[in-house]
Amino acid sequence: MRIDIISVVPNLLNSPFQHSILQRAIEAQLVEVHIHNLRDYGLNKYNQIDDYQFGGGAGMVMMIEPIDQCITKLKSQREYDEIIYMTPDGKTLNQNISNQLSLKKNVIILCGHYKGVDQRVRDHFITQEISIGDYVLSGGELAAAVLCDSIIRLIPGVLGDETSALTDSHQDGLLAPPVYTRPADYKGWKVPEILTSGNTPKIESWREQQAEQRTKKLRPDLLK
Ligand code: 6GU
Repeated sequence: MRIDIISVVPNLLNSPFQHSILQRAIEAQLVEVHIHNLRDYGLNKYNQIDDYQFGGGAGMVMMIEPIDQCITKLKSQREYDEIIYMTPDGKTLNQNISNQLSLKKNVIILCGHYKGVDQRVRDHFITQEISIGDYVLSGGELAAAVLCDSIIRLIPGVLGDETSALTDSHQDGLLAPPVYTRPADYKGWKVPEILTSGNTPKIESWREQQAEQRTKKLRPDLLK
């Protein structure tokens, strides 16, 4: 999979890909992440990328031309399956969206800033608009990093234990059950006995039951 991220603050996107699972996925060439500075496509001697909005009002709008230049250049090099715009008024990200996107070959992610992009960008280039929740961030970069993390960890081979993404919270519509590790008794706080019993079928049904209980208690909306 190849992900191209277009941003006006590209440095915000360095660290998330330089550590841990995402770093290893890139090193293992299971995913390529390319970050593009929209300023490189800016207009005139100021490399302008935003302007006042027609009709008046506070806040700048990202102009269509630099975005068109950048997307058109990328599209001339390969075919893209999706061109995603990160915006607080997009569809709220969920595990199903991440699962779908993890199957794609080439994806562009455009990070919104200021008052957002000229509507014509959304009308003519964008195939999906995604938000990561009902709150406002200063820009789409951190949201793009969240989206990429949720996608990349689903690519086969990225997680060491192939089954572990399948047992994540949300993957089967339920929250994950509680987990424990050594010591089995810490200051008198004990691990549930069943987990040290060695009885795998019983452990499995305990986990299922815990997942349901937890979901009922913490996220009853998921059960509807
Ligand atoms: Cl994708 N962008 C911004 N700026 N704020 C957000 C968001 C995205 N998702 C939630 N809040």
